[in-house]
Amino acid sequence: MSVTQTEFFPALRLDNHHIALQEGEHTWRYSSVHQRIDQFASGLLGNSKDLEEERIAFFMPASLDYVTTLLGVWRAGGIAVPLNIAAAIPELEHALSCAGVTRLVVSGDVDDPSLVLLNALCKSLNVQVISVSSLLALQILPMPVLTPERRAMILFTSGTTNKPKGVVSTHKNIRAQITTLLKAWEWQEEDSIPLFLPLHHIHGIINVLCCGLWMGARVSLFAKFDMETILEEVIQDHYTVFMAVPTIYVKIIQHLETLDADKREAICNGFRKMRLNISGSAACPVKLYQQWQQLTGQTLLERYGMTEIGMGISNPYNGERRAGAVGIPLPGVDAALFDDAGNVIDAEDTPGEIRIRGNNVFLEYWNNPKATEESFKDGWFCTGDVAIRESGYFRIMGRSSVDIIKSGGYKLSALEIEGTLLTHEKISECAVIGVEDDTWGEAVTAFVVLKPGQLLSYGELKSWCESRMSPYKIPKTLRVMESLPRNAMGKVMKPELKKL
Ligand code: MCA
Ligand code: AMP
Repeated sequence: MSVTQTEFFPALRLDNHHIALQEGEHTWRYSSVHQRIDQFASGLLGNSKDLEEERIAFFMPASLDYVTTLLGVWRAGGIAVPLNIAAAIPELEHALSCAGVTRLVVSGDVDDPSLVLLNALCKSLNVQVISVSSLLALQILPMPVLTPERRAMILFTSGTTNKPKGVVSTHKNIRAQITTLLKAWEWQEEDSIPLFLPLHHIHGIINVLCCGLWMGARVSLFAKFDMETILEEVIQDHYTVFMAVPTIYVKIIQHLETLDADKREAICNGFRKMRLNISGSAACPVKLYQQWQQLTGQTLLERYGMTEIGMGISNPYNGERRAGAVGIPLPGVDAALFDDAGNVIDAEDTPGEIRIRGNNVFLEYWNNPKATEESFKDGWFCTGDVAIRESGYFRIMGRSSVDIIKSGGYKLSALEIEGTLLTHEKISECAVIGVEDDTWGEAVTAFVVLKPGQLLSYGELKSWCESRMSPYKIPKTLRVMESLPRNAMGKVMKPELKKL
């Protein structure tokens, strides 16, 4: 079986005049988006018949250009590498060199002053920087026919190692990740959804953008989470579906508290009329679920996913959406709990590691066979998340590693942040942990031991971090210590730090 153009994003056709994308005042129909994607793919192909898994990175916010690039790279047989537009230069360097990127696509002018550092980096790595508009060919070429096993996308995810790993998904994986959600959440062509999540992660790319476009629905694009504009559109009944991380629901509730009663009611009413509100990427506290229900009448549908698997487990669209639980395996996904000895746990209320099987599960970590091998056991992908099953529903209990932090939906590696902090000239030792936080879920907290005679303020550390890591990784709190608590093996005892 091979992926032909009609099976892949079936709504993208010249005869489909339904609105696909909205960006501010502008709207684009499926027919014209389809045409633009083919023009762009033809420009990328140039004289070749197939990009043969060339890694093409792109650095741009949610926009028509983003959609053109992602789908154009796929059409032409390349591997899409969407970059984090908030990333610092060292992080971009890691992504570009790890994935062996050869071309980087930007929206607008390649000589834009905001791209000076990125251009210099690409020059040093021999990566060609090109704009979307320069690739829109006049003549559309025949597109390659792709087998489902072909690699399609590399997304970077933090693990317990120092540097993020490149998660490779194939066309088969992406199709499975999309189609299971279309079915489970009853996507409809009449749906309309705002997209304000970052577009270098599954949540924004697959759950919102790709599901919406595959179904033929309308996706409204925002370069960032522009709460006031989005809420105005909620009041005007623009949307039928809303998907966000718990932090966004917290921020909306905090904002509602600052408004007068009429305005608050108008917004809550807008949410009440939608057919579905979903929360995921991090645990949705029961208190948040209840508050949202009281305010909007919406019962949040919580689901569980991971970059390596797309979505795995979800509360049902029809049926009980249980607070604090993530539900049951999605159609086509096998999910089971395993004990430390590697046996499946059938009993209820017994904690075990979630392991996942199915066409949704990624192929490999790019160029890292060791990490790939270590993450699979007997064909199951080991998530590192611990859960129990209660009356059939999975409830996440936490993670097996203290070195993974979830802040505002982003998965962060404590070791990666520590690795950067240790390059500060005043820091001799450090440990990073996530501390429970009402807004962020977990807030990054750094404990440091300074070199003799040194002083370090939080403000000084924060501005030092700004050019070295994405803003959301920067510690929210700094604690200067005489020494770090260590066990007999010399390892820092992070649970002791959490108690502080
Ligand atoms: C922003 N800030 C943060 C975060 N985001 N700090 C900690 N954690 C964060 N996540 C900081 C900024 O550095 C800045 O700090 C201040 O907050 C305001 O920044 P701003 O950009 O204005 O904030 P915002 O627009 O309100 O952003 C919050 C956000 C954003 C919208 C919740 O973090 C976000 O889009 N999160 C979603 C991430 C996501 O899509 N994850 C899915 C991963 P200062 O003021 O000090 O400068 S995929 C996944 O997890 C799996 C597959 C799954 O299951 O979905
Ligand atoms: P990422 O690596 O960014 O794809 O993040 C995936 C991780 O997010 C999972 O391994 C979980 O730890 C966490 N996660 C996603 N959804 C949920 C949820 N509904 N409840 C708790 N944790 C979640």
